[in-house]
Amino acid sequence: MEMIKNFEWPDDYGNPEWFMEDRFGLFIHFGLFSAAARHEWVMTLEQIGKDGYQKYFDNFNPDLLDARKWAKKAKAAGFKYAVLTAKHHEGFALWDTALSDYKISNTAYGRDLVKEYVEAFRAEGLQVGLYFSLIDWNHPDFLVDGYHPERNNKEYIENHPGDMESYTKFMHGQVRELLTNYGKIDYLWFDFSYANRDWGDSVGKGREDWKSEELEKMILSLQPDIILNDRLDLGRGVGTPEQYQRNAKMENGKKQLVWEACQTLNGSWGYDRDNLDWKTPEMVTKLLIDTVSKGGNMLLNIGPNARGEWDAKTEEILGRVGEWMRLHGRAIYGCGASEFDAPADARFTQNGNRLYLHLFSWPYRTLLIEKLGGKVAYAQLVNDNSEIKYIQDEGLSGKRKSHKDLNAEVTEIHIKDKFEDNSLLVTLPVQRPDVLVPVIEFILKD
Ligand code: JFZ
Repeated sequence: MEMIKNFEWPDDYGNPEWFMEDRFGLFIHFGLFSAAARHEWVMTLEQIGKDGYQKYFDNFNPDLLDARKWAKKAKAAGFKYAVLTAKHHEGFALWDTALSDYKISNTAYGRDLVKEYVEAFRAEGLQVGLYFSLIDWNHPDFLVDGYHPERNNKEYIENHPGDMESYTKFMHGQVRELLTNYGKIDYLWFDFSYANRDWGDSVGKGREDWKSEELEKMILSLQPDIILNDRLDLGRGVGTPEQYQRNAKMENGKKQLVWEACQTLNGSWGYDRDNLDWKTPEMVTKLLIDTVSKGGNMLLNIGPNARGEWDAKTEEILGRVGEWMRLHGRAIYGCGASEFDAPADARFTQNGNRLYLHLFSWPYRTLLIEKLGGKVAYAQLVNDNSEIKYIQDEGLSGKRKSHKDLNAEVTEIHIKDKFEDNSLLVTLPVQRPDVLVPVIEFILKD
């Protein structure tokens, strides 16, 4: 476990230990945009503005939403934590905020979803996170910039010169509510800073606008263990690369970095009815493995529909990934990057003396792994704990009984000239196990 604790994180800045263990989180984007059903940025993409957007508030009625069902399904799919959009850029609060009328308790739903979510996910043993948008396109004091839905509306801009002092006070107040009224919150996920954007007639916003330092102090005084992501523009917190995969282990010197790949199922975060760009269950599983092999977490997003249900495609993908996780969880949870380099088309994850080889394509019968020779005490497939034979410098593992081991021996003789002393030659069955990604577990010698 020493490997896991060895990560780079400031002192007195919450406790990310659970985060480094859990590795697999569920992101939930839900809001009025779920009713528009064409991306969570619809308000600004189509420059709809506050008045035009009102119909989504008036008709909002997620009548089938049951937070306990969400939590049970999340657990079954193998997620260990979740992050719900308490408020997205549109400014609509999913909790009963005292600071605004623009909230879910004022819609047909009539209840406090954040409360229901926190209780339900906690009851299933998951860590609980909240996403909070620093941007608020509904608030009259929020200074219009190049991302704002009213950016081309002269009249709106004239009547709303912006008062970021007042907006920021409101925004800090909402964060205070979330960290005061719902018990322990494990993770607060801010979104986002864009101080370096310049549209000519407006500029982006960052730590000065949000009063990030002050906000951070307040948060840590309310919830000392909470962890924050890196979008407050303060240069600290959980790294959150979005919709792309890092191409190297995120190691800073010898220590692991604390980071999380945020991925969608179809390219949109909010429910996007007509979008067919779904990743396959295999792709999603490989994204998770690839991330953990680089020492990161994966925060995988779903966008429930406007009745509060998960669509069939989401259920299908998470069902398949969940089945893989049921069998292969030990190759993900508590694991991080390995000191060894994986062979082609494969990834290593490691947890102490357990080294996991995730095979992205199934090799024919043999696999040569450098630098592992002499280090392995036992090897097995994870999906069924069936023994896998190998050859290292001391010869073939186990007794040579079957004709299949004879194959390995012949192979050893054939490749002898290429067989480095410190390599491990693994003998695989010809039949690929029928799982999304087969994994071999090597138990290393002490
Ligand atoms: C943000 C949100 O805008 C988006 O809707 C979603 O919630 C996602 C998880 O986070 O996406 C971003 C954030 C920052 C940039 C672009 C998209 N950026 O800095 O260019």
